Amino acid sequence: MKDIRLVIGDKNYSSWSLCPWLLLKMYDIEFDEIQIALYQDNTAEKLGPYSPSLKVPVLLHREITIWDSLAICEYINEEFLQGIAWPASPRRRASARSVSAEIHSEFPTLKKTWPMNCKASVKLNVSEQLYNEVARVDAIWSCCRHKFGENGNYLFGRFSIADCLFAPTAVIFNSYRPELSQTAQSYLNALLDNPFVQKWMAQGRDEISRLPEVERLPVTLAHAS
Ligand SMILES: N[C@@H](CCC(=O)N[C@@H](CS)C(=O)NCC(=O)O)C(=O)O
Repeated sequence: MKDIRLVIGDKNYSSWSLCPWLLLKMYDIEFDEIQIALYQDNTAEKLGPYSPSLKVPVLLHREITIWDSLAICEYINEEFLQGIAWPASPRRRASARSVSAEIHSEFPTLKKTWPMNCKASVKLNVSEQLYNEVARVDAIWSCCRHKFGENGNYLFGRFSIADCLFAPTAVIFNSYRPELSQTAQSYLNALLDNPFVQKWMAQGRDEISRLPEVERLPVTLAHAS
């Protein structure tokens, strides 16, 4: 058994599980993956021994348990990466933390209307509220790329925790395909081209479990696979 264990949900559906998984993969940190199928009759029973909130992701490191995606990324950064997973300059780090916290805590309509589903590929009409939230994501991505992106293809140039937090949004946009500005679309492509994001999506597509509340969306008619 490895020193670090990451408890995650279905790769097809569990958006927040992707964030710390991607950070660990990008920095080549070895860990064991414990996968628990979500929203099944026995999910709470299986999560109970690991997760105080009965949600995923959860990181287990020696006697320490961390049960929130952003908190896990912070822990990995402090414990294993000497802080390099945030931008080095205080100004950039403050912006990176702000946009990460924003996607983590805001966007209620986006999260409710477009659940992650790696298998979905469809273009749907959007409500005004959803349109506004997509526009805000576009504005964040475009602003960060213009102001801070000169040293690479990611939000703050080189890869950072901010990209981990937006990776689920990229997978979601890949499924529901909203109109984006050119700058935002280029950033979306960079995230989708990331080999570990690709790996996660491929593994998600291979999963056989079906969540009725996600699959009842019109997207089921247009599954890519
Ligand atoms: N704030 C938490 C949210 C975690 C969360 O909502 N996880 C979902 C899967 S992506 C979950 O475990 N859902 C199970 C449930 O709600 O019963 C985080 O970012 O880690």
